[in-house]
Amino acid sequence: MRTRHALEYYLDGIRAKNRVILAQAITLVESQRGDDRALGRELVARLRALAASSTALPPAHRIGITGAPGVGKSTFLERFGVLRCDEGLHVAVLAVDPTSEVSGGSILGDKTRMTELSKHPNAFIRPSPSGLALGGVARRTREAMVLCEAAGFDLIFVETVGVGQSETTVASMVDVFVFLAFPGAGDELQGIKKGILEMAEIVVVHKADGESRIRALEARVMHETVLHYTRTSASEWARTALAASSVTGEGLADVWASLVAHRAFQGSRGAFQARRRTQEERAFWALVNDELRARFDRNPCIVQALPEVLAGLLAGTIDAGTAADRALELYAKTR
Ligand SMILES: Nc1nc2c(ncn2[C@@H]2O[C@H](COP(=O)(O)OP(=O)(O)OP(=O)(O)O)[C@@H](O)[C@H]2O)c(=O)[nH]1
Ligand SMILES: [Mg+2]
Repeated sequence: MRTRHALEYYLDGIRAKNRVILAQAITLVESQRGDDRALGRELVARLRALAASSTALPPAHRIGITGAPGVGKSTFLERFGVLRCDEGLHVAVLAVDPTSEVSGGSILGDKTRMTELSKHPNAFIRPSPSGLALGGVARRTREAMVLCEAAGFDLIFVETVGVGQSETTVASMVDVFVFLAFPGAGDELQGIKKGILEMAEIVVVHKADGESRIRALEARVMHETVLHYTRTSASEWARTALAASSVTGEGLADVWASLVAHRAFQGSRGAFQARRRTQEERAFWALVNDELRARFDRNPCIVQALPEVLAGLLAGTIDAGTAADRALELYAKTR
């Protein structure tokens, strides 16, 4: 059985940059047990309050890394992360995987792939919480970021693992959203179709090495064009496409320069805090929605009445609006 500690243990440990205690604290906020959750919430609230009242620590840079499976996200983070750690920065990598229950293998793969980074004294790698729905993953990742920030990390990378809606989730919790693309022609269209390119602030055409190098450089130009035409306002950050290889290291310095420029751009316009506040507001509504829906689903009267309502919808004997009105009325009466 896991030892339980008092709030001060976590608070002191995290602020002393103790990795073991940081990991324990993340386990606490990821826990599904009621008493753990209560303590975890208090811890997050206390650390948030401390961060808000302190001017000593600048907030960490939260960087989202997404891209199709196999595009090289983990390899990129391994190489890029070690470069930053060697410069003296502290780097945390958090994985977001709403499908981890099904595809548990990729997490194991990630851990073993980031061997250099995981050995570095300045790095901290945390696999995705498992067995949670997307809303739960988002909440835990947000809280884990607060803990990492309090522990003094400069860069917090959030890597998507698996496929699905995780890109949108990651975009909603980071300061900058990076999309890794394959070096082939036509791949930019996949990004457009999935709506990911619209969210991307920095596109990195990855694996720009060997036989793929030229193709990657061409794909970079195409992406740049697409980004230019999907720009929504003249005052926004000039979204950029770069080419890089995590094998040769070519282009990785450009990626870093672009991240630094993006941070400076946000800082100079007060956009940094504004974005985080908007994200907090959205997260609030998402959590309220999730919780209300969960309560609705658990309500015994709803559980009993629902099969008939759904059958009626399928048979066309009742319309969605009427059905929803009735179900919500029933819920309001019996909650
Ligand atoms: N040539 C080349 N291969 C690379 C590069 N980066 C990664 N790879 C290879 O691409 C494969 C996939 O890399 P990963 O880092 O596991 O990719 P990923 O995006 O994290 O994959 P998932 O976690 O499964 O979504 C591995 O075989 C890597 O060795 C690169 O810059 N150049
Ligand atoms: Mg990976």
